[in-house]
Amino acid sequence: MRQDFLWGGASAANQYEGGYNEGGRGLSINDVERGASHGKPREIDDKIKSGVYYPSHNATDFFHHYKEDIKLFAEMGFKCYRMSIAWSRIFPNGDDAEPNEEGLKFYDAVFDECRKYNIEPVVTLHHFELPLALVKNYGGWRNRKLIELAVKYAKTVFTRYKGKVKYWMTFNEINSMFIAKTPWHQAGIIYRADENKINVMFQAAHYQLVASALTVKAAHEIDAENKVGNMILYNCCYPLTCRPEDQLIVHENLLPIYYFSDVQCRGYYTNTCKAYQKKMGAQFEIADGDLETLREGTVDFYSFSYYSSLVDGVGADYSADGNLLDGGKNPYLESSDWGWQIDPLGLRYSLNTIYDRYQIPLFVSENGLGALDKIEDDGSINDDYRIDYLRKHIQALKDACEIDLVDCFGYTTWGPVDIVSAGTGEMKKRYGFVYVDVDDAGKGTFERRRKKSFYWYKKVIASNGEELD
Ligand code: BGP
Repeated sequence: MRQDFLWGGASAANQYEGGYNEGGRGLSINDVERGASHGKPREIDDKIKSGVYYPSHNATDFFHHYKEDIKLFAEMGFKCYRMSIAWSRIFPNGDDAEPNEEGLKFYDAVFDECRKYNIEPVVTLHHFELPLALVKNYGGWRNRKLIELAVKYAKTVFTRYKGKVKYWMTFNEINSMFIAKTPWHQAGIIYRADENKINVMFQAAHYQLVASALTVKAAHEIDAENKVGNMILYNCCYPLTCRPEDQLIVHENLLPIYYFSDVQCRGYYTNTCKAYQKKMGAQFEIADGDLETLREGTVDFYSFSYYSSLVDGVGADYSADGNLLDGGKNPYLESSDWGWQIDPLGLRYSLNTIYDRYQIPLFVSENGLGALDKIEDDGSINDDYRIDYLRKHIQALKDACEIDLVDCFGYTTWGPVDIVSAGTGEMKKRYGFVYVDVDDAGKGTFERRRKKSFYWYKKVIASNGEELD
């Protein structure tokens, strides 16, 4: 692996930070989302109700534990830490004239803490989060006004954190707007009964793509050192058989991915994008100047999440679960406690496919195993299953870099300290190297405890990926 390879972990404010009503922060869309629900979409309330548990309110309380947590990252030897800024901490209502100084100061302190240990912050601007007021007053990303507000937010943080943050990502899993069961997480949209959902969705996607391009441009103008990436929920999908139709079905599954990454990496709606618009019968407006903006704001690197793979084809058994996606079962793979199929080779295959298509540096921004952890009588947590999962995925990443010569410069495991699940709001679905004492009802001491995988990952990083056993 390259000597400057960025090993680390990744998190999101809405699942980790907490402090939802502290430091002048406004409400975010997640603050009205109930938890925990296993297997069903989570309920969204129109306002915060008493007696209801909302996981984002405290999450796992990075807000009050950031020094302790970053110290633990440093102890593992992290080279980078991917995190997100909560937009509502900077602009509590999204359209405020001035930013919230307390919020800016909070992230100053977080970045300073990272820098103290030579940990490079990698910052996502929109991780399934926007101020709730933007949903109430503008309808979320269905409204073009969000472009201007998002760019103002981006410019504010680029200016403030110049010299402290160099790596940025625009929208987390931007394509999840198309593939998740609702576009709430990604875009703050709830469909109205009388509207054409497809048109709303494609319009919102266009607005986010324009906002993404303007954000990249602004980042480069404010600091030529800035590197900005996209973030894609990659769907590694295999044909069920060698039947040609199965191959085409798999190709179709990739369309909602290429739709976003083609624009973000190549700067225009490619034939693939246009074919997908046609297939879906989508009608939406492109304003004067938008296409030029897209050309001017292509990303510096491509980042993606990878947890599992799926299968598709004629007669597939659609009983497998996955990251916001359901899909076909693969008889050759085992599954996690949450039914996500474990496929390390799929990571190598995906890295190759993506690099072949775009030929820009890659960053694996999420990977990991959500599992039930058990505390032994002596207080230890022996998460060998997590070590096994990560070992095989890191080996696949190494093979992609060292054998296939894919240019990948970073890898961050999901939720290095346990955080709330995005999909289900559960706490018991844990990804971390560090256990946090909180349960599905938000009860616990929030005490941190190192798991066995903590010591393992530390060795992996110290050896730059050589010592995986
Ligand atoms: C991705 C998100 C994350 C994260 C992860 C794991 O979709 O970017 O926010 O949570 O998947 O999913 P879950 O939390 O549902 O296990």
